[in-house]
Amino acid sequence: FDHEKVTVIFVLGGPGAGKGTQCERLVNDFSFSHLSAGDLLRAEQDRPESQYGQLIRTAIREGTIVPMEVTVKLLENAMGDVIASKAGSDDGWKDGKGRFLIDGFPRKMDQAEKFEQDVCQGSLVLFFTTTEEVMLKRLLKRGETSGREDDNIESIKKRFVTYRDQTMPVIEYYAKEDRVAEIDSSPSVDEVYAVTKAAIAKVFA
Ligand code: UP5
Ligand code: MG
Repeated sequence: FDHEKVTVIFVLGGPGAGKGTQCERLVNDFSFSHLSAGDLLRAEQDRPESQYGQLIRTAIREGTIVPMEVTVKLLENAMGDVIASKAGSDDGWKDGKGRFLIDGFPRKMDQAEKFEQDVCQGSLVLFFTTTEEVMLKRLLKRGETSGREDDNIESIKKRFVTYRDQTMPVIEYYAKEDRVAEIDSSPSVDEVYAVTKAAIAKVFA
C-alpha cells in the first residue's frame, strides 16, 4: 500500500493500563482502524501453519518481546488488508488517508526504528499511565475470564519489567520529540476517555 496515505497513532502504556479499552472507544467516535500488536501476535500464534507459533507463545508467557521483524510484518500486512478492504468505499476516512491506532507498539526501540523506516512515522503517541498496583489489579481481575496466558501473577511481573526496561525508553524518545500525549488512566473508563477524546480531537478535528 501507499505509505504516504496513512496516518498512524501509537498507543502505549503498561500492561493493563487501558490501551485496548480506550482504542475501542476512539474507533466509535473517529474513523480509525484499531490494530493491536498483541492481538495480531495471538492470532498468528493460533494459526496452525504459522512458523512462529511456539516463539510467540513463549514470548507472551514470559513477557518478552517477539523479534520485531515478525510484529512489523504482521502490522504491515494488517494495514494493507484494511486499506484493500476499504478501497473505493469512501467510508469516512478523511483526506483519503487511512487512520490507524497501533496499540501496544512500538514497545522496544528497534521496533520503533524499523516501523518508521519501513512503514511510516507515527504522528502521535497516546501514552496511558497509571501505577503498577492499579494495572496488577485490573489484569488479575481480567484473568478470571480472559483466557490470556499472560494474565497470571508470574507473567504480569515479567511484563512490568519488560515495560520498564524496554518500553519506557521508547516513550522517552518520543517525548523528547514532543510527540507524546500523556494521559492518566487511573480514573474510570469514562473519565479517561473524556481526556483521550479531547487529546485526539485537538490533533484530528
Ligand atoms: N480497564 C481498562 N481501563 C480501565 C479503567 N479506566 N478503570 C477500570 N478498569 C479498566 O484493560 C485491562 C483491563 O482493565 C480490562 O479488563 C479492562 O476492562 C480494565 P485493557 O484495555 O485490556 O488494557 P491494555 O493496556 O490493552 O492491556 P494489555 O494486557 O492488552 O496490555 P499489554 O501491553 O500487556 O498486552 P499486549 O496484548 O499489547 O501484548 C501482550 C504481549 O505480546 C507482550 O507482553 C509481548 O510478549 C507481546 N508483544 C510483542 O512481543 N511485541 C509487540 O509489539 C506487542 C506485544
Ligand atoms: Mg491490550
